[in-house]
Amino acid sequence: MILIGQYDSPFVRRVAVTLHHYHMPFERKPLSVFGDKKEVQAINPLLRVPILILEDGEVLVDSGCIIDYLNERAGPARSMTPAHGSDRRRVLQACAISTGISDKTVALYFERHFHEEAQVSANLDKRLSSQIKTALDALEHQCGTPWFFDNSMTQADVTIGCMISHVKLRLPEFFPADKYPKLHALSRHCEMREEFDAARIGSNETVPKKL
Ligand SMILES: N[C@@H](CCC(=O)N[C@@H](CS)C(=O)NCC(=O)O)C(=O)O
Repeated sequence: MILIGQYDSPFVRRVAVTLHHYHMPFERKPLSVFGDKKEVQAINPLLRVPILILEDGEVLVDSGCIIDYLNERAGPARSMTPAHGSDRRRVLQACAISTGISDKTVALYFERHFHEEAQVSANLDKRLSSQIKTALDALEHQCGTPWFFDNSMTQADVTIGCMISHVKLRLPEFFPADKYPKLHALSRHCEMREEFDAARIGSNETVPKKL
């Protein structure tokens, strides 16, 4: 399998951590949605990463769809997303809030990064900031120990772990450790693991100043 995308994307990284967790070998092409626009768009018309190319050439896009496939391939005994019922729903809901925070973090970072300060929409900035903060507050309230759902590591931990590291990287002022002690502990617990360590952001995995 070939995973396309940079690890400064929390979506690409959660796919990589999942692949490593399941011990599924893959090659990675750290293509940039900015610097390698043509190459990425030729594979995904939406010009977005992650993209996973399977052994037979089939192309999968969207981290949720890719992880759904990897769970199926890992089988129910190893899957980090429970197969049925309330256990499944609570993991998927925590992932939905977490990927939502990542969507808003990417949007706010791009709004600030690609505009001069005077061009940044103050209303959009305020709305995105409030969405990120209130959703982080909700996750902090719900967070267990040592894992988000206490004793077992699930896809919620992978997704929240990658989301927190991305927020710390792009908008560190949104994640003061003293405001989110439970999420901070979860992040440290995740980042100490082998599958997270195997998917560290390279120093060349950045966003150019211009679109
Ligand atoms: N819902 C998608 C979101 C993926 C996403 O937003 N990827 C970003 C990188 S963090 C991207 O490729 N953005 C380029 C663009 O949309 O222009 C997923 O879960 O894979």
